[in-house]
Amino acid sequence: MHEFSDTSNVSSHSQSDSDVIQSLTFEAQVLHGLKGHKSPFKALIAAEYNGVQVKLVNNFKLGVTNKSPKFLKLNPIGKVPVLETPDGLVFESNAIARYVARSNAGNSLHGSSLIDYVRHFC
Ligand SMILES: N[C@@H](CCC(=O)N[C@@H](CS)C(=O)NCC(=O)O)C(=O)O
Repeated sequence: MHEFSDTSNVSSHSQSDSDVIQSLTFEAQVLHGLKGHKSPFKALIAAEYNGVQVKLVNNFKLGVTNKSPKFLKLNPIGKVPVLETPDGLVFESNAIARYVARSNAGNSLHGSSLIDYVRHFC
């Protein structure tokens, strides 16, 4: 996990552990973004349906937090959302939602066919 993560400063948006059957992730993915905005919300919805643990940082201030030197190490263009994952950083809300949707191999939220896979949910 990237050193920027401060998991004491996050709120949980996950289902119970028993819902996570074959999750590829073993710890919460940390989502940087503004609470209530549609962009991070897509990932949080995918997480709830998929039983993946995603934690949204608290006290995020648009135009302030995302312009800080710490944040710019996560995303040099200073945009949110950004997801910290065991695989690395993910940008773009649709890409993030897809990553979360595919994080649980035991769930077909991401679709079960090629045509499902290429269709966006946004
Ligand atoms: N296409 C991007 C849009 C990212 C974006 O423009 N985010 C806005 C908030 S919704 C942002 O970070 N604005 C801050 C800024 O531009 O300084 C996505 O879907 O993630």
